[in-house]
Amino acid sequence: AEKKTWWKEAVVYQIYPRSFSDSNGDGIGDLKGITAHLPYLKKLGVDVIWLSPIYRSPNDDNGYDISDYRNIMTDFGTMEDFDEMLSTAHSLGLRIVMDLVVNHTSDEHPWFVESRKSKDNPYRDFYIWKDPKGGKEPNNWGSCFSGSAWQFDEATGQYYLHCFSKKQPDLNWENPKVRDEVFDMMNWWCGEKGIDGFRMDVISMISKVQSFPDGKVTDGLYGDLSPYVCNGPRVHEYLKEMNRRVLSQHDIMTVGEAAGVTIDEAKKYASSSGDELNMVFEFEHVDLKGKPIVGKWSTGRCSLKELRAVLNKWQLELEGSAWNSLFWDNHDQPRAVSRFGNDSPQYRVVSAKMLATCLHMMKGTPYIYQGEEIGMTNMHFSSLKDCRDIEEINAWKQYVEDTNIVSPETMLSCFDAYGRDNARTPMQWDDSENAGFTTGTPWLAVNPNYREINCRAALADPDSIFYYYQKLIRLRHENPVIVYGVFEPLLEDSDSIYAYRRHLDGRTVTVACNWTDQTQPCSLFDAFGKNPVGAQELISNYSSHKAGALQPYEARVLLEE
Ligand code: TEU
Ligand code: CA
Repeated sequence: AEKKTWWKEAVVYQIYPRSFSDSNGDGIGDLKGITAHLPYLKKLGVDVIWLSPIYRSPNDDNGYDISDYRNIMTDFGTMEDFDEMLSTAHSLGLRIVMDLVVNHTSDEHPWFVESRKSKDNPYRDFYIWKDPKGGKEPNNWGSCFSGSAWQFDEATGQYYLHCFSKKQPDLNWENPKVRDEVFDMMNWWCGEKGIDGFRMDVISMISKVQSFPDGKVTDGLYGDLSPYVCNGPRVHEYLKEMNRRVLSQHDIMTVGEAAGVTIDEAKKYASSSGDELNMVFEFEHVDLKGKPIVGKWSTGRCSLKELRAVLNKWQLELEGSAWNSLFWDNHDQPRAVSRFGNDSPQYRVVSAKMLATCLHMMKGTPYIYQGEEIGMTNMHFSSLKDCRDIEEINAWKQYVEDTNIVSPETMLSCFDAYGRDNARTPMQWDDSENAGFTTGTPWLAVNPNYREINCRAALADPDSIFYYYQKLIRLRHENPVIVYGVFEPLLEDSDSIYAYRRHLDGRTVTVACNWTDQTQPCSLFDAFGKNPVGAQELISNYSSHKAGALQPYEARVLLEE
């Protein structure tokens, strides 16, 4: 049987602090804004809050570029604000998990400021420096945020590696001093500050293939670095060391963001032996985007069949050997209801509830991204000047301005479909100006649909998406079969219905979700209709059902014992 732990039974809520709630009118969300809304999250019923980075940062990538790991971002407040937030959370029974960004730092971090000064600086080997090759970059790798992954530095005539922006130089984990510093800092946050865990940013990228070979060119411009930086040669050795020196010393939860992770790799990262991390985020299901246009960009949608095949595979193959995390969206992904459901006025609510059901009844720890619980939607971006995300801005420069590979119209449709700013528009609290997010000018425009879609309206409507999530969370807390039950796929050939069962100790949960806007035949519940004895409907997004069919976006969950 599965070993029981609190993080397997928990539901996590992700906050993107910049866009959550602004307490002082500067247009930027902050820690006091978070503290003020903790009772809202308590009411939703989540157990854990994951905060995207709140450390000191010049904000080239909204805090994923850290210049001081032991201080708070000036825009977000002070260390006193942090202490108050954490103690308020703890007094409400909510745990706080921090983002840990240690694949790279900001170029303004003192380690890098020192490192770039001279080749014999004590911090030189904290980063990855290479000589030019034939007067050019050391290899052909492209950065995840466009352009070369190498930046030339005049002072010493060498290049440094940056898998993300040039203001995010990669740390050199081969250097034991880097590991000492990182582990010290982690112990400080867990021990002195008392946080409850880490979400580890691109932790699968900390070990690089040391021969730094050229990558395969796929976009006509740069080589793909991922085979040489994702799941690299020493990544598991480093994480085992981190586990020994830090993680095993505290009662915390850990989730690794693991770009490029396969099932076999996930079994090592998140092994139930507990010698590395508790779980990882896999990206296979969110990398399905229909027909590609260029790089990561597309305007397409995957089919239910493709999506289900991937998710079922993760459910089945990690059983008994590693723990899953469950998510539809986060701060890097489009809004779930727009991407996987139907955000038209007719179907937004019902399809958002269907998606929630489909995910929250699976095995693993579910993650809710801020605004998902009220069915926030993608934003329409009508020009580049409305966008704030460095990934979008750099992609525009590379593919539209510099090379003409993509037309401006196509690039904007790609941003509408997959741009990260979709997830980052401010949280919609109420129908007052700027959605109650700020009294000032928001750093990124509020989605104009806030007058209908907002928390105040959701809290006033007993039938809202909010209360549906509340119920899903409660069901998980009350029914061990939802946490620990073994997953059994059903109807694997269906183009329209996602169905499965969960089994534990003689109890069975049956889940069926219609992913289309048409009524679809479905006989899974027929037997219960005639003989309801011993079966109980746990939740549904429809109050009445049709025999032998699921209505548009209908979701039903039955428990038999
Ligand atoms: O994202 C890692 C990552 O792999 C991204 O390239 C992701 O695939 C992309 O944003 C999707 O378009 C993490 C953080 O979640 C992201 O916000 C940071 O920008 C990135 O690391 C660098 O720290
Ligand atoms: Ca503020």
